[in-house]
Amino acid sequence: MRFIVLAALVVAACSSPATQQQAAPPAQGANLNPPAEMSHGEAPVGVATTKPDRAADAPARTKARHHRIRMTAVAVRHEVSPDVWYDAWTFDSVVPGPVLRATVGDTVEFTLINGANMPHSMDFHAAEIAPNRAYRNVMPKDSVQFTFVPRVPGVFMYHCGTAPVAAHIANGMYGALIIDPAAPRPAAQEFVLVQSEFYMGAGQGKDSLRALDWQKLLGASPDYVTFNGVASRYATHPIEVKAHAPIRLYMVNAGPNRFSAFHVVGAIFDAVFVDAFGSPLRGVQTYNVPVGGGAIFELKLAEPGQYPFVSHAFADATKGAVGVFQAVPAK
Ligand SMILES: [Cu+2]
Repeated sequence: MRFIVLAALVVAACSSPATQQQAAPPAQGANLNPPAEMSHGEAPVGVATTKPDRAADAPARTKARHHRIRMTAVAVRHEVSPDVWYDAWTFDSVVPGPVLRATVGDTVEFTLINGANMPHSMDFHAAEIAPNRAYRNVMPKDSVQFTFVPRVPGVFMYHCGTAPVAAHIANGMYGALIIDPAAPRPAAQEFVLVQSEFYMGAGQGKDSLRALDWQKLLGASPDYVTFNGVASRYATHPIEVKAHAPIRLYMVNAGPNRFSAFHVVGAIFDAVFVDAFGSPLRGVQTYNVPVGGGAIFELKLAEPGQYPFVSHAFADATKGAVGVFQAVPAK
């Protein structure tokens, strides 16, 4: 009897007007899903059993001292996120363009062929050269050739420099060039990450193809922020690494607008090399890679597990600047 009275009091309390007010439904648009188990910009995190369609692996250092590099500027449809297609302008049909690698003192002989229907050009941040000679506009079906000898080690952006530069970069014309020091760095698991943004208008025609929204670009308000051209690519397909073993990340921020507050969740960078600075920064949690800049990060992961890497500017991580390292036991 006593139990029944108590239960009746509880029911009465739960249905009182005050309690009903507290239990009012949350504001429209509130996220009712339980939070993710770890901070990673809310991207779906997959397992490392399926490889990404574009590996982040750095190309191997070669002993060649003369590099003949030829690229073609061409427009392609680029899938920024599943079923989100963008009318991209590219070097060699990929966004970002191919990763290049040379050593200080090498000769880089470069040719750009314009296979597109508008002028394009090439600007290597690793080169010291007169831009009006080397970085000039190339008309459709024409080409330009120039040679340079990189003097400064680091990881450098390259990009189309044709006006309006913001549009040519936002549309996909950028990439990374690694310049090794003369004495090779110690062996490590090496990866290249190029951060960049996409600003999209409404979809048109086949595949609901998107093109650049100039006002969004001027407002620095991208729809997607990506590593290696695809939103959350390495979150849905994590990059497998060995725990406890050295990792080296060559990171370029192509922008065109957003800084990258680069951070690996669960790790502290042992060293951050900024271009040819004589001494690296040691023991760094987050490092800001400027637009048009690069940095080399060295770290080890302390135990097997999943370690998200993000731009810690979390609006950008939520828009796709996120990936995951899947650390497995070293054999
Ligand atoms: Cu261009």
